[in-house]
Amino acid sequence: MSGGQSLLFSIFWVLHTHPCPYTEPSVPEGRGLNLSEENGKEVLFEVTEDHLDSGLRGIPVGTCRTSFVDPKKGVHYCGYPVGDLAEMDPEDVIFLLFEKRLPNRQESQDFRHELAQRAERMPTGALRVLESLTPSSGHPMDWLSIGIQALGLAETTGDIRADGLNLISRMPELMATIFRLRGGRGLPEVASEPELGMVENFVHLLGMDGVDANRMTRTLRVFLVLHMDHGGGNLSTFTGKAVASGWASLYGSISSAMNALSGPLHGRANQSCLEFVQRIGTSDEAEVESFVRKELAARRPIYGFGHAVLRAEDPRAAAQFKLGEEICPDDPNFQTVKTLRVVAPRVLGENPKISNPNANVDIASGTLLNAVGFHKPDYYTTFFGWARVAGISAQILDERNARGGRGTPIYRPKYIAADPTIRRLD
Ligand code: NMX
Ligand code: MLT
Repeated sequence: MSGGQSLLFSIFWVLHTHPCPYTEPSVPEGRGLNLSEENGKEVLFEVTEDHLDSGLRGIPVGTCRTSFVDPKKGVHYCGYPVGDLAEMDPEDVIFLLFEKRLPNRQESQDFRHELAQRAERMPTGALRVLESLTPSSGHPMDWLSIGIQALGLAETTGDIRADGLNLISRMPELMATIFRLRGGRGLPEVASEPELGMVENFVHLLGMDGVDANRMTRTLRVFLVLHMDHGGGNLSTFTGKAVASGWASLYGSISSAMNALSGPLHGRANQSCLEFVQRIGTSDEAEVESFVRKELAARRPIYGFGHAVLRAEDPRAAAQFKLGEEICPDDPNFQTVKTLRVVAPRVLGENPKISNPNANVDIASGTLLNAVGFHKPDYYTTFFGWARVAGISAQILDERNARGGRGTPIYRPKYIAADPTIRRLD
């Protein structure tokens, strides 16, 4: 490729033929964006050698209609700052991600009814697959991925919108089934009541004794809304769309996305974060600081801090701290995360390599889930996955509808040979 060592190639965007109302300003500030025009096309980004083997960091690859992430102000769903949506019905936010506008009262009711109808008659084959797994075995994210794949075996239609909405509607029962079977409690003992609402039905099917169902429901509703979408390039969303671009099924694509989400640097950070907070076991500033320093010295991540795109505290973290003040202000774990929120950015900020030392979405979510009755951190990422099913499905649908219905072409980024020497067998 011409252009010398440093400039490998440029990415062009034809603004007049592809108006781009939603851009994801994911490029870290001061890096990359070049707004000069070349051949009537805007140069968005220059890719240099430094960008190779960087996890595609900041390289624009497409457009996203469901959400964009502002490095300082966080994620916006179809333009709305996520904090403004936190108290809404999760079903209305799903409508927003699919339709790119909020529903009116009638549409909201109709959509909830549509989801409830789609939730009827869970395929028994999918349940049997889950029943065949041994209680307690494997990580709950493996169960989620297997459960989604099993649902796909039973009911893939090939219509991405229908498959996405069917899967979304099945998630409460799938989640409750995973929690109960893996916990050795058998299938849900009560009939599914999808008309209750997604979170309400999940809590009903879960049938947990000794918990405050209203507090649990309230927390989960906010959790779901905050975690539904985060731009187009986060690992799980990107993975789901990449798999879908080869015309794999919606279920197979989302199942792959769940596997991507299961890593501790991505979604499973919410599990790791609470485990880490419980290990700290104090809210004393000096002790918390010493713990953070020891973790860093042992080359372990400080879970719940840092981000590939954000360059300020995540508004989703702020929303969860606010909720925590309401539902569990005196909880010891909550006291610890409040101290961590102050101490960790100061310590991480000493390392100039760390682009964002501030709290991310995972800092407080485990603490809140624990406070409302979910005491096993290994289940936390499944809630993240449940939420993301909505955003990723909506994004897959948008990509399948692109180019006048021909869909976004199959993903195929370029890798440059580390050593292009041709070798021959003797
Ligand atoms: N703790 C320790 N080291 C960190 C942290 C952190 N919280 N954040 C960044 N670094 C390191 C990072 O590992 C990298 O080191 P190296 O050059 O040796 O590979 C260096 O700082 C530069 O990283 P950044 O460019 O600031 O961040 P990057 O985009 O590579 O990674 C995360 C982003 C989110 C993976 C990283 O901040 C991290 O590992 N955070 C802790 C795990 C976590 O909370 N993940 C959840 C993210 C949100 N989500 O839910 O998906
Ligand atoms: C998030 O929700 O923060 C993500 O999925 C991680 C990202 O945006 O890269």
